[in-house]
Amino acid sequence: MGESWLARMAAGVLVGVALAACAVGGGVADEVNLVPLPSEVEILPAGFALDEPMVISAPPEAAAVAGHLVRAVLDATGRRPELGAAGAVRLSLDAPQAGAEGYDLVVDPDGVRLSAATPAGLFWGVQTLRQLLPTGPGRQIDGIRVSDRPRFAWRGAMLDVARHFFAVADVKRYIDLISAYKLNVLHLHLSDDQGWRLAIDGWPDLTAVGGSTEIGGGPGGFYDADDYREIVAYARDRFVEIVPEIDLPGHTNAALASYAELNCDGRRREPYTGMKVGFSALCVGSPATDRFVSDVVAAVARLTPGPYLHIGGDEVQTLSAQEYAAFVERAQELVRATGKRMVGWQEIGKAKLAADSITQFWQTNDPPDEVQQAVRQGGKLVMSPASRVYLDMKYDADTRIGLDWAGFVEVRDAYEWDPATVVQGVGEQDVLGVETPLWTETVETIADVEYLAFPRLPAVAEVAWSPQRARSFDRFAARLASHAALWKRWDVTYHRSPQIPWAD
Ligand code: TNX
Repeated sequence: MGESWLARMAAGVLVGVALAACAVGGGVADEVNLVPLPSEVEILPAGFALDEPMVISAPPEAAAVAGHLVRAVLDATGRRPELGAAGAVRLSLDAPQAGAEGYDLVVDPDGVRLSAATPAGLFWGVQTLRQLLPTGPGRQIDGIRVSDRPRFAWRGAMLDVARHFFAVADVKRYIDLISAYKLNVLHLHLSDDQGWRLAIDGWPDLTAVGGSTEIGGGPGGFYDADDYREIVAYARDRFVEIVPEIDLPGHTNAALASYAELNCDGRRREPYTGMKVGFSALCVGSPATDRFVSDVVAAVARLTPGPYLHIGGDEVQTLSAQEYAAFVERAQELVRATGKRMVGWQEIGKAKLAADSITQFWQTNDPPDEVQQAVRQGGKLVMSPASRVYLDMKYDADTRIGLDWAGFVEVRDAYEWDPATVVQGVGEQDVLGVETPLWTETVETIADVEYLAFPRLPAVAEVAWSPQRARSFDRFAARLASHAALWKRWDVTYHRSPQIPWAD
């Protein structure tokens, strides 16, 4: 900041810097209603007037990001900006100090300068700008300087498309909403007892039979390879990585109902449309199961450009400890053979893990032994503590949909925790990130998804992005209140939590 910092101090217009101010309670960042809270914010004395048609300049590598900004400005102001050289709004890739996903932003009377080291950083900066844009024509973007870097590399949401199926358009809508809050991972739970949702070459009945059911008896559905590629491409255009999960060896009734040979007794199971968990498992160790798992892992890896493949591994109640561990170790070998990193729910900590395998903490009712075991083996964690971030938990006793086995989860619960202190023996260096899962036993429509995700998903996004020492629930709640106007514009269904001081 150097000279300009001193100059502004002298002029008496420096209002503060978020981190410094927040550390003593209340800060400048809270006067602008940004969520997630940036790492540094300074209010500048004058903003950028939107009285002339806006011209946006961007290097060719950032043309797609500039396109997102064009749509955002049109959506907010009703006026479509132009792309051109030497615009007042300039995107540039000349800020190596911003790292893989950070950005620096200045808005002043000269215009808007957004710089980053990567297109991803620019995209997250565009999400910040969206929250700063005035609504309606003839207004200004207030003066501001933001310097922002994420705390965690994995900032995820999970959508269970197995218990109830969600169409490609619904998944795209969710990608829009999560990326607006700077989440960069969408984990898709693609198979479970009640449905198999991804076509696998050579195994047509997985979708023809296993894809035709869902909880409550609805028609189910599945993604063919083109549908899945469309989702992946849409996500990548928003710097969101799709992490596909095929849940193995339990949660497999849909597969067991599709192929007799996957059952130890050689008999197909009946399709299942109820809500119980833990009753199903592949016939582990058999040649047919090994061929099945090899084919599935290879097919999913071929369709997925990202580095991760999630093999589930949760809640297997019908196998011995040895059978379970041997299965996970074999699955890990198959995943690694495709060049991907294996991800699994915390139970995989009981198996012998490669150091680059990733373990997802979820069970807050049990002692976290498995998670600690995974860390002792050198692995990194994704933190999804159910009592904090399970979006399928009810907000309170009156919530129309949702479950409550991990307790009620209000917005404050989702916000007020530190991923680096939630499990004994697990520190910041062991944590790759945070993910907020949405299981869909009771969730049938995208409006249901939105109702459970808003406003808790923005709370988790701030846990994942913002510096821990700058976070306070009361100030978050005050900032978040104004987002109801954005959600109204985007037609987002949300819960009017009594913990947020909504403006109207
Ligand atoms: C536990 S979390 C499960 C899911 C359920 C969820 C409901 C996890 C790895 N397994 O199968 O859908 O609870 O909240």
